Order: sequence, then C-alpha cells, then structure tokens
Amino acid sequence: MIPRNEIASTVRDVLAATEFIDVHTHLFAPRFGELGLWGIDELLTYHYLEAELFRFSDIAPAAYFHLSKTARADLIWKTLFVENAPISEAARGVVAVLSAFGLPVAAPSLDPIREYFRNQNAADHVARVFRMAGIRTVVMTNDPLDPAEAPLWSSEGAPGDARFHAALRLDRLLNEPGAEETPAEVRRFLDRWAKRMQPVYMAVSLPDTFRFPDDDVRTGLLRSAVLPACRDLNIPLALMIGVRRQVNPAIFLAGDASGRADLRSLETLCREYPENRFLVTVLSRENQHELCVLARKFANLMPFGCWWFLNNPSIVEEITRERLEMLGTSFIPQHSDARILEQLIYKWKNTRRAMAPILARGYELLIDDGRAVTRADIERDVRKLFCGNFERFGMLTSTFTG
Ligand code: FIX
Ligand code: ZN
Repeated sequence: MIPRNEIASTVRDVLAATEFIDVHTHLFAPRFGELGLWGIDELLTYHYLEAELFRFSDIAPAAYFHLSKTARADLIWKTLFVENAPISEAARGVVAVLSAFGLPVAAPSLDPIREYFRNQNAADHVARVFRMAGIRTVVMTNDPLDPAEAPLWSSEGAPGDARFHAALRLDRLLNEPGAEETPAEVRRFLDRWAKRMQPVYMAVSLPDTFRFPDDDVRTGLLRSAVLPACRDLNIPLALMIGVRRQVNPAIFLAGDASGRADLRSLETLCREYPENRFLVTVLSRENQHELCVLARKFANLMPFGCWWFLNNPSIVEEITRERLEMLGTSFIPQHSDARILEQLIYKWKNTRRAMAPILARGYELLIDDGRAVTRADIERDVRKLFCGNFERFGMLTSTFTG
C-alpha cells in the first residue's frame, strides 16, 4: 500500500517509467524521407509559432512566407525567443527540446544549434528522440490523395518500421469529394489503400457544422463505404470534430480555428453503427463535457486527446479531471499531434507534468474514501490510459496485460 503522502511521487515515477503510444501525429517513419520533419528550422517554423510571430512582428504574412525557411526561423527566434520571453506553450516547448539536448536556449544566433542538428544521423536521432520522449510507437497521418506521399507507398507497402503505425486519412475524400466517385469505387479505393498501409484506424477531421445524417456526399460515403470498410477491417474510425479550416488563409496552416459542434451527429453515428468503433476528439472546449456524457452512453466511443488549442495545462486539467470523474480510466488522455520529430520530447514532458497531479488527486481521494492504493494499481492504470485502451479499442496485438 502507498502512504497518502507518497502517492504524488509514485504517480510521477510511474508516468516517467511507462512508454506511451502516441495515437495521433503528423510524423513519418524514416523511409518517408523529406516528409519526416526534424531539426531547429522546422521546430521554429511550426505553425503554432508562426501564428504567435504575426502578433509580435510587423512583417506581413505574404512577406514572411516569401522568406527562406532559414530566414523565417531566424525571424521567429529573434522575435519570440530573444526579444520576448518564450512563455507560450509552443515557444517554451522549443526551449524544453533544446535544453533536453544540452543546447543553448537564449543564444542570439541559431548557428551552433543548426550545427548540432546537421551532425545528427536521422535513424539514430529518431531512436534517441523516442527514448527521450518515453514513446513506444506513434500513429502517423497518411493521405493517399497527397501527391507527395502516395508514391512512397507503392514500393514497400506498410510503414516498414514497427515504431510507426499508419492511419488512413480521409479529409480530401470526405471533405472535398469529386462527384464522379461511386460508393463502390470509393470502397475499392479504401480496401486497396488499407491493404497497402495496414492502418490502425481511418480518420477524418470534420467542421463544427458537421451533421450526420445530412443531405450531402459525405453522409453517403460514410454510410456506403467508410463505415462498412472500417467494420470489415475491424479498425476504428477516428472523428476529429470542430475545426474551422482557413479562417485566415493568408497564414496557411496557422489559419485554422475551432468551433462548437453539434454532437448529436456523433450520438447518431454511435447508436446507428454499434458494430463500428469511434475514436473521437473534439476541438471546442465547450464540447468536452458532453463528449464525456456520450462516452458513458456508448462503449463504442473512445474519447482521445486534448486536441490542438486545448493542449494547454489549464484546459488539459479541466478536460482530464472530468474524464476521470465520469469515465474512470476508460479513455485516452492525450496525443501529441507532433509535426516535427523533436516535439515529442516537449509535448510528452508537458503531458506527464500535467497528468501527474490530476491522477494523484484521484488516488488520494480514493484513500480518503477508504480504499488503499498500490503501485501495481497505478502501473496498471497508467498503462491502460496511455497504451492499453488504444490497443484494445484498435484490436491491436496487445502487449498490455492490465
Ligand atoms: O486535422 C489535424 O490532424 C490537425 O491536428 C492539424 O490539421 C493541425 O494543423 C495540427 O497539427 C494541430 O495540432
Ligand atoms: Zn493532427
């Protein structure tokens, strides 16, 4: 039994000692070459930081995006890290990464840092970053309609690296459908790509205005192709609901925003398709509590992550505490959404730091209300939250015994 005053330190230790599965990223296995982003210039030109740059700098977005990648990184470093304290979540994250590698965090010039990353061997660097981040495997975002990615699948098929799972992303198919595809053609397309990619789930991001059913092509394709394919392949469909794409197109990836969705559409999907499993994350803070309520109604609904604009300690705490209170340990607390390899280090450091007091509080209340807690309890629960729930829900070969 753990004394109440040792719960917090035990939870921290167990979180630090457990390797997690990162269920949603934009990372790529090394064999995807240039699609895999890493190093300081990519870290600094992350769209989260570009959005923050435009609030401090007088540079017009058009002028910024005409700069070279190096010049953009230099401007972001000068503006957000030298002329101002890098106190935002995304800016502090770069500091955490540089500090983890023992690199200067306040130098006026990026040259010594660029030198360090230039000297890294890509394969060794991936292994080192996974180890530093405490991550066992990540799930990629794979778009068969992306002309830059599609040809890379024809040769070797599945990701070819056990640390990188594929996810078949359907945004272009479902949100920008060409009128000519018939449901049968779409189903054949999905089956062909599922065979090639071996995805652990199919995924689509959906606007706040998403309705199901609706009188639109997306409803037809979901009904006639996507949901039957996921059911037959025995893989979940990940729904990422509430993104308002390109509210400011001038700043590209940084130009997306969020909106409150009507989760009755999700309720309808879970009720009408009990043989399908739905991994769900919602982008609006205002949708979080009702997502927990729906997860209590439908066991085929697995809430995951504190997505994008929610991945900040103040909101992560609110979301995670209400999930623990209403769902116990039957949800997936976080994903990184990492786009650049080294982001795994800071995003998962932040998650462990945010989760520790929240989980500890749960166990302390349990002791206060009369049940002792063991280290084995905590180890089983942490493995379930950060690995087992995904493995079981995704019908993966579970290495999880809890
Ligand atoms: O739809 C998504 O997968 C989003 O996560 C991305 O579009 C977004 O740009 C992102 O990376 C947020 O963290
Ligand atoms: Zn994403």
